[in-house]
Amino acid sequence: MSKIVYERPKSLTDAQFSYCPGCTHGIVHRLVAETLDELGIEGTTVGIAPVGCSVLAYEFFACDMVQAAHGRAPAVATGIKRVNPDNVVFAYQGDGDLASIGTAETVHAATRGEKITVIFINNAIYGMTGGQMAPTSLPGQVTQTSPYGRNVDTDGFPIRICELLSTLDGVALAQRVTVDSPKNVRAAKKAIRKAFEYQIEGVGYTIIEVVSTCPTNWGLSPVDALQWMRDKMLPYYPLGVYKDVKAEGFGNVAEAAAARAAALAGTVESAPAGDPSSEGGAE
Ligand SMILES: Cc1ncc(C[n+]2csc(CCOP(=O)(O)OP(=O)(O)O)c2C)c(N)n1
Ligand code: SF4
Ligand SMILES: [Mg+2]
Repeated sequence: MSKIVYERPKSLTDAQFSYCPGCTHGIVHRLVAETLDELGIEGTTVGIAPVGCSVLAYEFFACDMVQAAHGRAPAVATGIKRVNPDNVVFAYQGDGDLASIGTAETVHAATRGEKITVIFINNAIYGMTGGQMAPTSLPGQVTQTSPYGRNVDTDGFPIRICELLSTLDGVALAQRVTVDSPKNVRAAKKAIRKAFEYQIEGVGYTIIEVVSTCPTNWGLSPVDALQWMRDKMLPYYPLGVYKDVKAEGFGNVAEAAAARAAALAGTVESAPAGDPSSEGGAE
């Protein structure tokens, strides 16, 4: 008797991906779609497509999709989730979209603990528009807008999104993964599934960052792009779990935040009562 071990996820349409050879967007689409299939939530899920190479995500996912303006996916996701809390809502965003134009929406959705899932594709470049420097481009990285390499004196340092967001109380899960090998693809799938499960359980905001490739704008073959990503990006963006409130023993972000506040309060030395001249006292 034959056994099917691999087939197209039902949560993907029949549309052919528009991605370049060696681009990891397609792998991540598949992992999200497999997760929707496994959790049986394709019919109740709303995805938010970004601006960037994955703008056509609305053609590829079979669930309901909404197209957001550049960087606004977390705001759109927030509205949909609040109006329809029984829906599962995910935003799919590139690094230009999420960490540049949409930084404010990202930080505020995270700190509000919006019960949404964000799939963040960090390929260290603005892919769709021809390879301009992104907030995540590496120091020294040559791009269309940094032909001599990213100069940290003038362009600043790359943003590590998982590390940044993990400081916010509303974040339930922040994890960085990659998809350069079968082992890492499996780990990425596990993380994506966990993020959707946390959302369904109402734990808080969840983000999975996928360190990704853009062979076309990096000017590398698909194989060399994977190696460049391993050699250059992973040391700057280490894989790992940056925050997981359930693994810390909490049921949701509110419980974790209360414990964190109590722990912080315990570390503050109180000023002597009635001494307004002491630092931090009344003016
Ligand atoms: C407000 C606004 N600014 C700029 C653009 C142009 N634009 C479209 S896609 C893009 C870059 C997207 O890069 P990223 O989010 O990293 O996605 P990738 O293509 O790399 O996956 C830019 C700047 C736009 N559409 N809207
Ligand atoms: S330009 Fe880069 S990010 Fe866009 S599809 Fe091609 S390889 Fe992927
Ligand atoms: Mg990008």
